[in-house]
Amino acid sequence: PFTRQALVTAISAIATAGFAVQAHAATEVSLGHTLSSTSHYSVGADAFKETLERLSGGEFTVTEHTSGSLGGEREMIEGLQIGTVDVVITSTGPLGNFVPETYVLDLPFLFENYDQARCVLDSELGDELLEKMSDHDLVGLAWTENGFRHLTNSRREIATPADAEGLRVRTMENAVHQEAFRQMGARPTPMAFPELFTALQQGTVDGQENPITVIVATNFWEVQDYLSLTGHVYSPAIVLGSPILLDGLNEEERDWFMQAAAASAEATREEVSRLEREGVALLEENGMTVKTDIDIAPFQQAVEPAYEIFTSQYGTEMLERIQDKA
Ligand code: EAX
Repeated sequence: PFTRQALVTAISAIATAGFAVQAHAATEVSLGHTLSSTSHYSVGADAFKETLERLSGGEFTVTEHTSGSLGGEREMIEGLQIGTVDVVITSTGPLGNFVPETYVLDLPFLFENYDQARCVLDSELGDELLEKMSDHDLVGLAWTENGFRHLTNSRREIATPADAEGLRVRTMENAVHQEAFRQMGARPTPMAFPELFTALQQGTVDGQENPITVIVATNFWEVQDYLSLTGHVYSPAIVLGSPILLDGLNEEERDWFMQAAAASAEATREEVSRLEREGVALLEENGMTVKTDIDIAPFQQAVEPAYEIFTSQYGTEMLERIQDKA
């Protein structure tokens, strides 16, 4: 017979099932970056998505927003702080405006090669900088990579700082970079990345500087004839999370995000390395004139004052620690 007790049991079973379903409803994580879906950032975004969705057994699903559809890098970092985006892959370009300690990484000619840069970012110093993010309403998940930056322009072949004299060069919204280009004799124009292609096309600026990865992913050969392999600065990238999402997670869930970010960085670095091997040939095939054998000593000398200006503001401690390691 149908007892009162059976009814209570049935109701509580339904309630429990309902609760369980609710607890397991997938949380959609939005991930943004400025580059195209063929870029090294998208390779990293795919790895993030695959890893987080697998580790969480579908508790989280990741939706990628590419090509600056959520705004430029400065806007997306602001978005993390207020919770309008959950995860962002960004260069350190605008990051110093939020976390001044990271400016040290943007100094020109600080690193000589990829191994050095990766080694420093993977060290305790890199971890310390990641932790600094939480003082500024951001969560540092992992250091990833953009690459060594080179100069492109539509005017002339550039082999010396004198050749860059008066050139209107778009820089990132980064005080250290702007100063370095001023010292080089160029006219730096800070601008968000999503505006750059049109600015080059319309001649608002003559040139820009970015790694091979970005030049390839953005078809810059359509609007720039000359590439000089100046390698004037290493451009780190970072996987950042929003505290609005991440502070509400338990330890296990946060760990999935950390692991996803680590997998993202690893995949991105591999893709950067591949493009370092194959990208220049690709750019030449697409009609760019590439100056490879550049004497960087005069460029190094030209930007030396940027170091003094930097250390007078931020001290020498971090810089010395990096130089010791490098
Ligand atoms: O992070 O703004 C830039 O030039 C960056 O290198 C680009 O957005 C990729």
